Amino acid sequence: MTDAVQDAGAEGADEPPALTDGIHLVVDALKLNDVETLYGVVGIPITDLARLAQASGIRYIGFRHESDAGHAAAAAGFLTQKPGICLTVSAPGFLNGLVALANATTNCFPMVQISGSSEQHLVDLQRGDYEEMDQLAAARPFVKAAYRVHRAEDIGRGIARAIRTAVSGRPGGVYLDIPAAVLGEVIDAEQGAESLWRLVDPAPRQVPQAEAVDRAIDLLAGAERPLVVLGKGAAYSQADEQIREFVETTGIPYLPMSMAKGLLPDDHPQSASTARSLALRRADVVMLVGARLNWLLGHGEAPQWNPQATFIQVDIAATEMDSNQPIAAPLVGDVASVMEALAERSKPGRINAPAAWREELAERSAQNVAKMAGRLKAAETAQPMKFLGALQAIRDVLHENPRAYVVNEGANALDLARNTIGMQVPRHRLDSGTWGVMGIGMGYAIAAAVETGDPVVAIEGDSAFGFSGMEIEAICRYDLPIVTVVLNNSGVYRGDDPSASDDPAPTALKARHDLMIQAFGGKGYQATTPAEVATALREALASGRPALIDCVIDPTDGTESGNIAHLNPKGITVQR
Ligand code: ADP
Ligand code: TZD
Repeated sequence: MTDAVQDAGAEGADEPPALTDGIHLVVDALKLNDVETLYGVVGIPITDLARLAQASGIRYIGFRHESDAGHAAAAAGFLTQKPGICLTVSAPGFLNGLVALANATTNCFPMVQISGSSEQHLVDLQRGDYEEMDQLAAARPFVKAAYRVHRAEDIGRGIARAIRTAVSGRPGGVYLDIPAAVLGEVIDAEQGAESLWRLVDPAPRQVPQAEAVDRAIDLLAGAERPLVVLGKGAAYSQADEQIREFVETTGIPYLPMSMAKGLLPDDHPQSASTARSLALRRADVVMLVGARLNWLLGHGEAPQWNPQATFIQVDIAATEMDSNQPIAAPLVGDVASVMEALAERSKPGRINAPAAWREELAERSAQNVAKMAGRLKAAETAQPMKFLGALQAIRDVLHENPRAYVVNEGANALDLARNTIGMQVPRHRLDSGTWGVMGIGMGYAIAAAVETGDPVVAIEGDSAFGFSGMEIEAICRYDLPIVTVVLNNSGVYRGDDPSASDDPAPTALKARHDLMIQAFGGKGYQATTPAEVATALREALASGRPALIDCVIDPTDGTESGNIAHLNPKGITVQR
């Protein structure tokens, strides 16, 4: 509890009643619910809130832009299963943060954005207040839920409601609006203390029905070519042992979505990653575990998928079922409970992936790996350096540092790093996610370092990095063990686009990012060969201090839109 005691100056009373206010109540309510860190940008009306939080033992991490603070809160939510909290000022600060809150909702990460807001009686009559905006209405379409507190005595309730909504069921982003007047409202301290409470079991487990479990077991037992797809919901659920046990005892090949990499080590013999196309095209029974059949999985449609495939889906959100394909066996529950139920109710040996299917995938994997080997070998010595040259060097150094978190965004920088860099440990890869959003890089990296204390390597396209690049200053200010590696091919996708005017081409970029970090006291490296990349990364990780490696990549390396070029409109070809 904070020392919210004030002299009320009540006439005639022996002991003036102790008083508290909205700001103290917010901090007290957060502490009561074990919130350890706030990510934000200060200003009217929340500066004192940040100060008080810091003074009372909550860590406050100050950013340069609210989107970055919000992305950090979202990543903290993903990593800890507790909502990450982002603090923003009214109107523009709120809107900057809202991008991250919407992105958290899309990714099913628990997060709460608490924003100060302007005087309601002025806002609602549009009288032109300082930073005037109806924030509650603006937030609603983008979040899991949006709440506003109108009285200081409701602050505890508002925070309890925000936390439970963010973290229970399908996790997501919650907006909590606290007007400046409420933050400043003074009430009796005892009454204030009584208005706060600590949540009991904020995200209760959800156990599936026995008959739903048996239905899935029957399908898997009868499958000739079963496949498990692990998504970031599986990673979030922290059911690592149950998942590994299920996969290994049944022998079913599995495909990890990008943020599920490392749930089982990427070199696991049952990983079908290197035979992905064949696995999708041939699987006859597919069990999705915390993964949606959205665009990232081609909506489950032919020809990418076997049109006869039968789907089982494990998801905490019942409404996710049938969103793209008929789900023959819905398993609604949390991943840990569902996996436990599957293990309990299937007799040993009942589910056994046929050897012929495993061999078919293994053979294709071997062929694909052999095909790729030539490309990787050529990249080792290519000059100017290719993406794959730099990435192999990063891969080798990361292999020596399995505790390091990997953050990754860009187009080619994303696709190629995902495929080149194997993960050994669960939840150690954070990337652009469901929206394919740019700008998560520094926020996610800061959260990973702050929440875990472990080193972070952020692998960034040069365009991607620019969205949150100013947070390099925050990284240096807090002296975080983050090494940012910019794969700098001087452009969005690539750096050799001709321009149709005297201005640079729309995709062109030009920067020495290593010089940038030096302005803030961090260590900058420029690397032009894979050997230089490896030496710099090794040294930077060993130092445990902020560093940035600008990797000079061949501007002709990289394809437009990476591996999702087919999503560009196909009208009349634009001349370049
Ligand atoms: P990916 O992009 O990795 O395929 P998605 O974000 O599409 O993963 O899917 C994640 C799914 O996981 C969402 O549908 C979400 O409802 C679900 N989910 C999140 N947490 C849990 C949990 N604890 N148990 C079960 N499902 C969960
Ligand atoms: N803005 C936001 C917020 N998200 C986006 N995804 C984009 C714009 C569009 N976009 C992509 O989809 S990838 C990308 C942009 C701008 C950057 C690709 O260039 P890069 O990576 O330098 O980061 P590569 O490795 O050169 O392809």
